[in-house]
Formats: sequence, C-alpha cells, structure tokens
Amino acid sequence: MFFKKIFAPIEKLKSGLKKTREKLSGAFRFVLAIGRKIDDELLDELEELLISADLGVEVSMHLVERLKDAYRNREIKNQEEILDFLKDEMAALFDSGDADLAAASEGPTVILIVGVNGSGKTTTAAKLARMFKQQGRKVLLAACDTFRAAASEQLAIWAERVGVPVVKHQEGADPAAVAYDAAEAALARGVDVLIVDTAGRLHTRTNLMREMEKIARVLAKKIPGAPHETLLVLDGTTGQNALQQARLFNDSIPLTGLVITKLDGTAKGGIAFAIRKELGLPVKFIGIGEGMDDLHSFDARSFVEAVFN
Ligand SMILES: Nc1nc2c(ncn2[C@@H]2O[C@H](COP(=O)(O)OP(=O)(O)O)[C@@H](O)[C@H]2O)c(=O)[nH]1
Ligand SMILES: [Mg+2]
Repeated sequence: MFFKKIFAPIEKLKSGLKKTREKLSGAFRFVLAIGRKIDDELLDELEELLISADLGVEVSMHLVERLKDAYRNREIKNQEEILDFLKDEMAALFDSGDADLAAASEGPTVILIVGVNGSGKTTTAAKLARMFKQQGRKVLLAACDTFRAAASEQLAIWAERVGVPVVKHQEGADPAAVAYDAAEAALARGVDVLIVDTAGRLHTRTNLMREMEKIARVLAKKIPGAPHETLLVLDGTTGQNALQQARLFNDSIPLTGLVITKLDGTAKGGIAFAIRKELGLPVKFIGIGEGMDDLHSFDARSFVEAVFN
C-alpha cells in the first residue's frame, strides 16, 4: 500500500473539534428538547440551526427533506431519534474510501498543494511529508512559493524538523523552475513522494491560477501523470469564505481533494459538509493543530461522532 491513512484517535478528534461540538450539540439539545413533536416549526428551527452551523443551505435543506421523508415513512417516530438519523445522513454525505491518495504506478508520486495565503499550505505540506516519512517513504519537498523569501525559509525549517530534503530557489525565482528542479531531483534520487508547496498570493488572481497551471504542466512533463493529487487547502475558520475559495480554485485547476485546516480553532467545522456536498470533492485530511502530528486522514463517521457527541 502506498499510503496508510492515519486517523485521529477519537479523543483527540473530539478535543480538536471541541468548539464546533459545543456550538452544535448545545443548539441541538435546545431544538430537540424532550417531548417536542416533529412538526413544521421544529423542522424550520432545525434547518436554521444547520445553516447557522455552516453546513450551508443546500446540505441543510437536503437533511431536513430526508428527515421529513423518514418521518412520513415511519423510519423515525419521535424527536429522540432525529439526532441519530441526522448523523447517519451526514456521514452518508461523504463516500467511504474518500481519504485515499492516488499513487503513481511507477516513479515518484507528486502531490501539489494549493490554496490562498495563510490557509495552511506550508504547514500541511510538512505534516504530509512527516506522515509519509513515518511510513518509510522517501520524501522530497519543493518550495514553489517564491513570492516571499520567508516562504521558502519556512518550508526549509519544517523540512529540517521533519527530516526530509527540500528543493528551493531564491526569492522571486520562477516557481515552475523550482518545480522542474524538484521533479528532476525526485527522479534522480528515486524519491517515492514529491510534495510541492505553492504560493497563495500573487499580484492578481489570474496570475496565481496561471502559475498553478504552469507548475502542474512542468511536473507532468517530467513525471508521467503528475500531479497525482492536487489538494486544495482551506482554512476552516473562514466558514463560507472557504467555500468561495474552493469554487474559484476548482474552476481553474483540476483538484483531487481537500484539506481543511484549523478546525481546532473554530466553531465553523460544519463547513466540511457544505464543501463536500457542493464541490463533490473528497475531504482527504483535516488539520486540528499546529504541531507536526496534527494532520489526520478524514473519516466521515468519526468526524460526525466527534462533532455531535
Ligand atoms: N491551529 C491551527 N493552526 C494551523 C493549522 N494549520 C496551519 N495552521 C497555522 O496557520 C498559519 C498559516 O499556515 P501556513 O502553513 O504558513 O499557511 P500558507 O500561507 O497557506 O502556507 C500558521 O501559523 C500555522 O501554524 C491547524 O490545523 N490548526
Ligand atoms: Mg506557505
């Protein structure tokens, strides 16, 4: 197996998602107070609650519709069964096997990391490098954020902590040239995984998207099928804004999955559902802390349990 998924122990997940859980479970207890009848008023309140928990209008309406059907069909008979029903439905919104990573059939597997400035790309690249390294893979990092000198330096510091080499150039260098060198080095050194960190800010959005395209093109020329994964990193604390960013990137470059970071610092964790449903892109990893072991493979069932229990 190329990559073994690393799930967070449920206790760690629960403490990481504490803020989201406090917001959701408290509100649910209120809406689903004991003895309430399932009627339009309750369903309206529930829908509002789900929307306010950043699940998005589409997901919230879908869940409430499913609930209505289930009540009509007598799959559920009273309000005490609602929460479990919703948990099952939410887990079902994510397909299983989602968190798998594509691998090259031979030669290096290339993972391209994209996202806006500050979303957690560099940190995620390093955490991923660590995961692979711990699984005995030979890893190389590429510092394609040449927009600021500090960016390459930040990745280099992480690389040293994690114990993997990094390819970097001077500030202002062509990021595609870094990608080129990194791909060559990956081939020459027999690397298993090349993780490419990129810039999240340029003079214009169009420039940024063009740069991502160019990096991907250069990688593909050197390594067949590369990038095998293009992961969009989203800052979970930005709620609906993260959804906007996801749309923007998804329109410009073919994404294969999402990483939602900083879920430890927010009550807006419900955004994971909205993003999953709207973009149809799997959430592959979640970040629940700044440490190098705080990135975890995403599992819908345990996410739902951690958020609602
Ligand atoms: N609390 C928390 N902070 C994170 C997480 N991921 C990244 N960060 C922090 O977010 C900030 C920006 O991260 P960085 O990787 O530099 O973002 P980039 O600009 O996209 O490369 C840093 O201070 C990181 O430590 C996370 O999962 N949880
Ligand atoms: Mg960065």
